[in-house]
Amino acid sequence: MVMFKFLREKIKNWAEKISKHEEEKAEKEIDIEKLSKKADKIKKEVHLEPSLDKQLRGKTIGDSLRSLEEDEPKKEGFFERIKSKIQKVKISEKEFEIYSEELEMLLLENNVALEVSEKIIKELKEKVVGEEFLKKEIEGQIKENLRDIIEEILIEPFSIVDRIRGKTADQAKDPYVILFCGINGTGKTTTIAKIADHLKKNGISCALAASDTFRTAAIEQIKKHGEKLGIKVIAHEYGSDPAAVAFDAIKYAKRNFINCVLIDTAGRMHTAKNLIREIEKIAKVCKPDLKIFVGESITGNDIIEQVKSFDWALNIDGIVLTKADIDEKGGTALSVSYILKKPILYLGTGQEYNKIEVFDKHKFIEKLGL
Ligand SMILES: Nc1nc2c(ncn2[C@@H]2O[C@H](COP(=O)(O)OP(=O)(O)OP(=O)(O)O)[C@@H](O)[C@H]2O)c(=O)[nH]1
Ligand SMILES: [Mg+2]
Repeated sequence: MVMFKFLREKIKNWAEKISKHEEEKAEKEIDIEKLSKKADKIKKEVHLEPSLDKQLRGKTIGDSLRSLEEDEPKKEGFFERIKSKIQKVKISEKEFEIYSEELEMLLLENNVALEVSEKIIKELKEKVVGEEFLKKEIEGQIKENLRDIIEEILIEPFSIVDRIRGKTADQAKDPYVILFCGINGTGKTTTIAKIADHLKKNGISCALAASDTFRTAAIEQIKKHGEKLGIKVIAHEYGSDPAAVAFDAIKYAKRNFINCVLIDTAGRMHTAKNLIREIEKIAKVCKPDLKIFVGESITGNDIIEQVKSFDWALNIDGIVLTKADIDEKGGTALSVSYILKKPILYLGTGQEYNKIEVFDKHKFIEKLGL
């Protein structure tokens, strides 16, 4: 998958740059410390007591420094202190501001919404400013902190398979109903076919409701999927009531002990109030167990407004992000999950039925190289 193609490399370079900068800073500090120590030494030699003067004469500066160290055996030695300076660095608030400006740009360029990148940076600041890091480990520690922050931002997904099994373990129970929604062309119908196939492979029987009675060829499209997968599709005429189609599909599933009904709906703009009301009506009639928003991973920030409108009308339970296979940025996933506070359940990764992945937070973060 191409996801995070740019961000992964850029975050790596960014963390490396901090590490290099901090290393140079530490080295400069050592030079300054060495110089000031030498200056102290020279000052002392100028005002030496005659006996000490004798003791020190003929020794190199290195010998003198070592003897200074031996004079104070209980305190941390000079060389020890130099060593710890080399190994430990601290990032000041000012430096962090410079570093984080670059990180913020990287995140924004890669579709992470402003609100989310601000949160990431605020949390990272709390974790790194003023903390003492081992110089060798600074890059790793920054990445680790970023990983923890992103892990918290992403909502833990639940398993649809487990939920369906939970409800339909008792045969007398109604089928598990899933309603899919989203704007035009995001991949709703394809996702329904993929999920139905995935459920079937997990021993869960499905029926599909062709509730997109609006778009030309939408009914033929879903029927074709049904035929290919050996899954029943319930359809009415074009222009008929989508809620009635879904209701019929649920009745069919009940009669035939089918575990799950997947309702396809017409793509609608989130700004079209009448169409949003129509999908609200489908939900009222069918009382779905799960309402899934299907959006494109490549959408970027616009997805936030889309998902908020559908959530306001339906109270979305989860998200499927399609076309992750052609999304080189990846930030949409972070933004949508954090802002909606709902989990991403699946990633669509291609056009074929098997091109769907159960969303795994850890795998996702791994793709970021964190
Ligand atoms: N590359 C890629 N293409 C996808 C993916 N999911 C769907 N598509 C393609 O996106 C196009 C639209 O898919 P549909 O399933 O018809 O989308 P829809 O949301 O049902 O469209 P409407 O019903 O018209 O709103 C098709 O060409 C699909 O093959 C995906 O994960 N990756
Ligand atoms: Mg469709």
